Order: sequence, then structure tokens, then C-alpha cells
Amino acid sequence: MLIVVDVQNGFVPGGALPVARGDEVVPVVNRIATAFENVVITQDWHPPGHASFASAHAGKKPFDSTRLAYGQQVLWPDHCVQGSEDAALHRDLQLPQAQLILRKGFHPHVDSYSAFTEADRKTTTGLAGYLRQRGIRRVFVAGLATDFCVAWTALDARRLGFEAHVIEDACRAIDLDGSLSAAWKQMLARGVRRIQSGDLRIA
Ligand code: VGL
Ligand code: ZN
Repeated sequence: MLIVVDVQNGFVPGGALPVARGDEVVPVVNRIATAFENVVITQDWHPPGHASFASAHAGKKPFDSTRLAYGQQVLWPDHCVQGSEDAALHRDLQLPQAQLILRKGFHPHVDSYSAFTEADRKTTTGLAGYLRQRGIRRVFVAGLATDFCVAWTALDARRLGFEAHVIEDACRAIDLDGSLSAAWKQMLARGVRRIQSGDLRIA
């Protein structure tokens, strides 16, 4: 199973929370997806005024952090608001075989970087059940951003008992205060495999 994380207008140059060279993942994802029978796409999907937006907190700026009910939360520019162009999937993404588009981050007071479990670490998206009920035990993760939604998804996959591979060259990072190296350190410590798209057998 390939999980294509948040390849949305909001996370590429020109978007509200642009990841440097985020658009470069699109052709890589299109190519590797042909090697998978099962593809799931995730979409960051926030209501206006979402708790992860700096604009929702007096005196806070984007990339500050704050304490929410469930713990520390990085605050972001308003991004990927439900139904907006910023939240739409990148127009060049070609994944007609994808069987599920999973939206996350729609609870007003809870963020969700991970495709499996929201940031309160309690609320589930249902993805683990979806995979288990289809007999899928191994996930490959690609998309944006390596150090946030990709890493949290891969770490949760491990925690929930799946084999997890992150396809490094099919991802780009935000890299906020060393977050990229911290994310890789954590992922490798928990048994996430770091691979390149060239390691996949593609017909
Ligand atoms: C993401 C920050 C906020 C991501 C989503 O897709 O990595 N990062 N929302
Ligand atoms: Zn978000």
C-alpha cells in the first residue's frame, strides 16, 4: 500500500504553507504509484479558524508554538481550508487507481499530521482498520512534509503494527528548527525503513 500524504496546493510553492521544492514530488509519486495495487491519498482538511492556525491565537505568529489541550502544537499559517483551492490536490497528481482519499485535521480543536491518529493521540481516523480489514500489513509513505505528516504517519504505522517504508526522494521537508533530522532519527529508531524510489521495482 502506498500512502500519498498531502500533495496539495497549500504545500507547494505558491501555497499557503509552501514546502521548498514540494512540487518536485509530483512526478516521482506518479511514477512510483504504478508499482502499487493499493494507493491511499491523504488531504489536510481544516475548517476556518482551526486550532493549528496562528491566526486563531491572539499574539501568535506562524511557526510559533503553543500549548493546546492535548499538548504542544506548532502554529501554522492558515492553510488547506476545506473546499479551498489551497486544499485541492496538486493538479498534476495522476493517481486514478487510488481507492481512498482520507481527509484529516477537520476537528476544529485537534490537528492531525498522521493519517492514522489525530494529535490528541486518541482520536483515530480509521485507517488502521481499513488496512487490516483488507489484509494490508506493509505501507510505503511519500509526499509532504517529510518531517511532519509523512513522519507522523510512518511512526503511527509502526506503532500500530505495520511495516513502514518512507520513500525519501518522493518527499520534501519543512525543516523547522532541526525537525527533519529529529524526524529521521525517531523514524529509524522505531524501525521505519528509509528507501529511495529507485529501490522499488517499477514496471
Ligand atoms: C502539514 C503542517 C501542518 C503536513 C500539515 O502536511 O506536513 N504540516 N499541516
Ligand atoms: Zn495542516
